[in-house]
Amino acid sequence: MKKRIAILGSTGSIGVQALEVISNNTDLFEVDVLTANSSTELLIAQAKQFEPNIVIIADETKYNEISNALKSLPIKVFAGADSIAQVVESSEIDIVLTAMVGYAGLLPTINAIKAGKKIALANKETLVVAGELIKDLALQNNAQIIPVDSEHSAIFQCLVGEVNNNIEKIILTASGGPFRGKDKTFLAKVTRGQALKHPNWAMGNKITIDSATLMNKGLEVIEAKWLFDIKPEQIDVIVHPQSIVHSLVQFEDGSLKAQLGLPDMKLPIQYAFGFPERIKNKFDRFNFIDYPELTFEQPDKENFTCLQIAYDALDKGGNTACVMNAANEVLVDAFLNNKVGFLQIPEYIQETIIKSNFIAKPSLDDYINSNKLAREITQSLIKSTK
Ligand code: MN3
Repeated sequence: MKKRIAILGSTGSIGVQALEVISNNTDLFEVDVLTANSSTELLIAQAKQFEPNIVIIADETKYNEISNALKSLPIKVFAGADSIAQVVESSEIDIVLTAMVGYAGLLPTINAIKAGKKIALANKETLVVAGELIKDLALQNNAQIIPVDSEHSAIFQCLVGEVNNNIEKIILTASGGPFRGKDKTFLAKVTRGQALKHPNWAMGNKITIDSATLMNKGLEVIEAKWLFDIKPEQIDVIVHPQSIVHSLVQFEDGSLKAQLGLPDMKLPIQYAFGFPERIKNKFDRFNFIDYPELTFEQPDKENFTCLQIAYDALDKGGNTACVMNAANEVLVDAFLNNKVGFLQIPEYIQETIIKSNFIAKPSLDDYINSNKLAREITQSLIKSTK
């Protein structure tokens, strides 16, 4: 029996690589649903190639374009965020890959969990926004969440077979991004173009800017807390510029397990789809001789304050990480549109957190409201920028 996969965010970097994994393993997987935010051309091409049951475009103004292009094929076409949130409940689907960007992942992920689907989680923001709620829902509905984020996939792989063994700590590796070693004088002047040049990973724009600010690692600390049910003080971050050691787990006996490989997202995607089995492939292999040095250093929390902001948000709890995430999404977008400088990203995130109402035990509605209000606060801070 082939596993039927819904890919939410099929035209993004993870979505495209997921389809590559599926086309390499047509005996194991098939595509049931493809969704995209607004990239019509690529979505149409993917739909023609993979012939899923359902295609959904979030941007409703693009419905006719997609529908006309696919009218000769037996594919149902829908539009709008609500359709995406509903489609994951379909009984045809075995695995839902959540690869959309940002907060948009929240409601579809919740519905997929409630429908008891296996989740291949590539949308870390969902756990940042509402980690506690997601964790509880997954437990209640017996839904398995398998991380696709390379660091969390590494940790997940290290934990296989260690069911009764306690974790002492988790060590997340970070590349350090394109501005590793730079100070605030330099960072104040960096451009969009410089920030989009990641040294190791080819990724979407949002996550690439998050990597440059180290907010990506902050989001990943929060993601790790909810995925592996550990305390914030058990999560360390170490900068490893070569991105070969994808992360590590230290057990109570002091033993460390790590997962290593070349930086290639197809591996964690394939692992999540195939779990618990590993699937033979022809991806490039790591060779120690090509990497005579694997180096490690402390993250620079003085100049890259986003990482500390995320730890603080996790300590404060409640809706703080939700507010932080909303502010960050707005600010990354503003930075990409040259409306704010690089250092205003952490500055305005802090201000948004200070100006937002704290809710200690948020409901889903509280998260939805906190997200909305935080975006408004951040937008007004951006508008006041001279
Ligand atoms: Mn990652």
